[in-house]
Amino acid sequence: MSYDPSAIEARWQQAWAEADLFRARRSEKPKYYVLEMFPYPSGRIHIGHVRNYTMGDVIARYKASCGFSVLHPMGWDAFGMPAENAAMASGGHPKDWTYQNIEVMRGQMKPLGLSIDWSREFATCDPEYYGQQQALFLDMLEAGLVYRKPAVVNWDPVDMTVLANEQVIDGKGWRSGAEVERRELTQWAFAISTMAEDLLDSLEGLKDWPEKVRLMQENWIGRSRGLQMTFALSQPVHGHDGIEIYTTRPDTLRGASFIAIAPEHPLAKALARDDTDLAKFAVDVRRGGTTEEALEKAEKRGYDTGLTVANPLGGTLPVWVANFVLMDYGTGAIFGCPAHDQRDLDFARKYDLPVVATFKPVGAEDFAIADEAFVPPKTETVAYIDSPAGLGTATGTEGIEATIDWAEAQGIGEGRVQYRLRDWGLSRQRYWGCPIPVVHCDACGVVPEKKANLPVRLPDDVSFDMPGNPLDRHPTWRDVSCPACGAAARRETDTMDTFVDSSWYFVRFTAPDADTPTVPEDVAYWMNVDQYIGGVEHAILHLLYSRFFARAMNETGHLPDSAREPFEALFTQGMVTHPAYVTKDDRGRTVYHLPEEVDLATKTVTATGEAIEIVPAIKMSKSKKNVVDPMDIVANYGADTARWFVISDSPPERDFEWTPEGAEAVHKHLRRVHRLAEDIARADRAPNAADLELRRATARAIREVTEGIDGFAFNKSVAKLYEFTNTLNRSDAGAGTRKDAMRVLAQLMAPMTPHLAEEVWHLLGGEGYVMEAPWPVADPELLVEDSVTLPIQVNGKKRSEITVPKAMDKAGVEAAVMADDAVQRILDGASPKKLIVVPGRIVNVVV
Ligand code: ANZ
Ligand code: ZN
Repeated sequence: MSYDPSAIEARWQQAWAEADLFRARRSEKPKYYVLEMFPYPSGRIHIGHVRNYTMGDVIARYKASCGFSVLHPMGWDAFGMPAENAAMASGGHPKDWTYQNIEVMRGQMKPLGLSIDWSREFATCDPEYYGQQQALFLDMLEAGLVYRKPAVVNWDPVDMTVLANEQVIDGKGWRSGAEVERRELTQWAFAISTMAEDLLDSLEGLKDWPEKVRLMQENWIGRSRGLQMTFALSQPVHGHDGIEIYTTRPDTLRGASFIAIAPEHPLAKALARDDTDLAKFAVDVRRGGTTEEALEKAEKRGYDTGLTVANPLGGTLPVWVANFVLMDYGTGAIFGCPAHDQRDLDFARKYDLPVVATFKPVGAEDFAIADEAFVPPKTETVAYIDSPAGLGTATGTEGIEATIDWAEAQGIGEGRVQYRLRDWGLSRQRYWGCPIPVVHCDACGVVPEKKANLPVRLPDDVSFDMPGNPLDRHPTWRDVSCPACGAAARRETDTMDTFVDSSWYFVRFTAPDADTPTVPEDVAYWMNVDQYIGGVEHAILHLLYSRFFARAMNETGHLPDSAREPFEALFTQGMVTHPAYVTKDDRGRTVYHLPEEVDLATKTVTATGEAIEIVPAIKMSKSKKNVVDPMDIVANYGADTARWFVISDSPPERDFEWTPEGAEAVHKHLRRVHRLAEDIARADRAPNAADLELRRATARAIREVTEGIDGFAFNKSVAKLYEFTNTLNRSDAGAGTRKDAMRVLAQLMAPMTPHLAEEVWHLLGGEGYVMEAPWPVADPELLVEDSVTLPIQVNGKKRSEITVPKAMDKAGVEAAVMADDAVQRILDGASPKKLIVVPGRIVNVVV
């Protein structure tokens, strides 16, 4: 019978499902939890998903064979704006859109034969899930880990919603394109910054995380040491005696030429009450969003308050309100040193403020600042000028530390550690998210919903015909009675940022149906995630928020101490890429063509004959029309081909280029394996001299394929499997040995191509399912090399090498050396003066 993947795959998938093979069970066995970042139900699965889930599946199946009780679950990151946008565009409902997409994508995923425990599947928009999330929220509220605060937020005036910093692109809303404004709203926030130190320090223990991800987290948390000091106001105003600033470059104090405070600073607000120009300025600078990038790019603008402060080094400094000072970083106030900070310099040039250098390059003669601030790295050695702390030549770091010591001794300031990480604002003025389970009561204020009333469900009857939050305009949903006093009250209409949903789903998989967020026995057994796999685009926020949540769940009694760091090992896989096919239209604009529209032989568009330009492989995206639908490959070649191909050609961490020829070649190979198995199943050759060599080759294959899987080098495992298949194909060994080798080949292939492997396993009389059979172990004796390679030196220079049996005697080796081509050429008929064999090491020929 020829290889018929569709029949084979359907048959085994059904058998596995009936045997309930992938159900994760607590048992006496050690456990292994492998997880791929769960998908957003956007509509269809793409090839990147296939690569991601195949990698996880290789690990899951391998670990199961190694005797672990494996947890390999799947779910859906189902809340979020796209569902609402789709509803707005089509008039449908976000819920229908989402669940329909989940149906479709589950239907596409199942034929891939992933060893997933589908009984644990959930979507984050299931009330059973988000109800438990609300319970967690209430516990965190009680523990002070989530709170309400006035926050300056990015406000999209068209979509009428708060945007996360990441949703602001060049100062504009990512969807609406409208210029973003800064607004002050009362928002819910998670107190992640209180854990900054722990989140930073613990990174070091994450040995099995990519170095680059740890570094990205480190930079995001952004620890810095600096000086906090108060400049006394020359005259107290509105109850303020001074302005407290924070600086990471106290060594530039002598160059301070102004004080700048944020427009939202309490002093600025107090002044604005009697100063309409200042009030107008504050409104004006709200445009453009709160991202660092936006602030960096925005023109520096200031308003001179007319106030002054005393400079501890003598004289006074003017106090300005400036658009580039943020209220929620440091103290919301700075001293500006134009000589050593570009923003301050731009500001000083614009408003004609002094520029005074406090240090210069070592050896510089007439040093002056023009339009570029002198900002050497802190590690660089510079020459300080008239330093109050008595500094001469020193590095910035030394200068900073010495100035902090000096300031503390003078009593004018204090050293302080500061983190860039800000609290995580989670309020979203959106419908399709987890409702925040609190009630606003005129008498009692903000009152937590009773746990017995959870989940606070989203209402189904909402309309999307107007911008803004449908929950706000629902006729009745907001009306509730106060859980504390029973009076008429209003529900909170903000929903949670969807990052909340993905911050603990991996915990919920351990007990997805429980009526508490977690179950102690289940988290004790299954946590932590032993191997997490996903895209590097989640290196910062998702992982940081998840690490925070694990700590918060620990502190509220939902996770043990050992799960505060929930991901033991992290792997970030590369992208799937594909060439793009490009022509230009008559206005010179780029036009992309689908692969099926072009003829690669002639490099033309098939329909029009236009010449195409082939852009080398880039990330697949709809707009570039270079997306390959994985379901086409599954339909044409079967899932095993798709699975094998996506992990075969490049190391998993690298990008992988999809080519049609590659898929075809994989398919041919799998067909060859199938045919080989059928031949071997029928063979009856007697044991013979070739048996030992095949047994050795089998042992080597076991060792190398296993090493490849253990080391996340699946491409190496695949390469070895190709080689071993060829060896087995050519081997004249007896039928018994070949059958043994073929069974091992099936086992070694099973993590990658489970259906074909299962078929072969049974064809050769394997018992049970291949995943249940213990992973093969290489017989160490067969791994001992019995031959040795000796370099041949001629007059001290290496000219050649020979491989001889280890046991060969000196005379035998000498004869082999004399027969070597290179040696014969050099000797050219003469005999060597000397021939020295160092057994097992080297051969020296002297001529
Ligand atoms: C004086 C100074 C002189 C500064 C100089 C820099 C260079 P990092 O290191 O990233 O933490 N800063 C402090 N609070 C701020 C706020 N709320 N909004 C805008 N800027 C603020 O950044 C700390 C530096 O950023 C501080 O050091 C302060 O400017 C500014 F040559 O103080 B510096
Ligand atoms: Zn009340």
